[in-house]
Amino acid sequence: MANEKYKIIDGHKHILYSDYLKVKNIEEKSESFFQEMDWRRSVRDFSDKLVPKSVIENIIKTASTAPSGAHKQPWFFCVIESAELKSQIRKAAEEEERKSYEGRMSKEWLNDLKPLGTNHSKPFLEIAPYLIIVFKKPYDLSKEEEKLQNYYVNESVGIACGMLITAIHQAGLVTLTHTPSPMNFLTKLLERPSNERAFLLLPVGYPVTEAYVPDIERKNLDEVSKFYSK
Ligand code: IYR
Repeated sequence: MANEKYKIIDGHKHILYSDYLKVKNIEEKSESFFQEMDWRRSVRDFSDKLVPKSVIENIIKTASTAPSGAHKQPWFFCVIESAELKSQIRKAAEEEERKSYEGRMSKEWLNDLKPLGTNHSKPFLEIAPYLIIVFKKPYDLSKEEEKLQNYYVNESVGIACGMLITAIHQAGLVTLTHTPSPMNFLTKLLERPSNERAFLLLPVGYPVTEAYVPDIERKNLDEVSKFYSK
């Protein structure tokens, strides 16, 4: 730390932060970051090309910098490399997905998904070199198995997932957000403790050489925002 100045506020140490915030060229930086993120796409066709483990570790460390209710960091990331586990996950996920596509999802929903070309088949669950399964923790467990409250868990874990996806893209890799529903089978397969609930499954890797994605457009700024300036 360049500057070790700190203050005690209400008995708790606060460190000087403003020195970190001297970013110049904020217009160019924000524009170029937008351009970088604007070509992010969810990709379903994965290559089995290996990705260094350190990249996955950095991506998870980035996600874990997310803000969270009372800084409880109520998330846990399971990284699946094992071919055996990946195939068990694929089998269980496809069973649930088949039931969803063949009955649980409404006609309107199926219709809305048509442009994306999704169906119950999820080969990426076996092909991608890594699956990251994000768990949320509605509460933590102390050593004595007491429940310790967490706060704004969905918001916190949702933000961490957004940062995870951003980090994956920034590293030159691709992902998609897969939500096999229900997801309880993951708790059992991965032998997770009773205070964890599966939240999101993300395959991570390189796309195949000729990857195609749906030709969709994003809403423009006016459609997603309103500035109240007066
Ligand atoms: N969970 C299913 C269905 C699905 C739902 C939505 I909303 C999508 O944007 C995409 C897929 C699946 O993963 O196929």
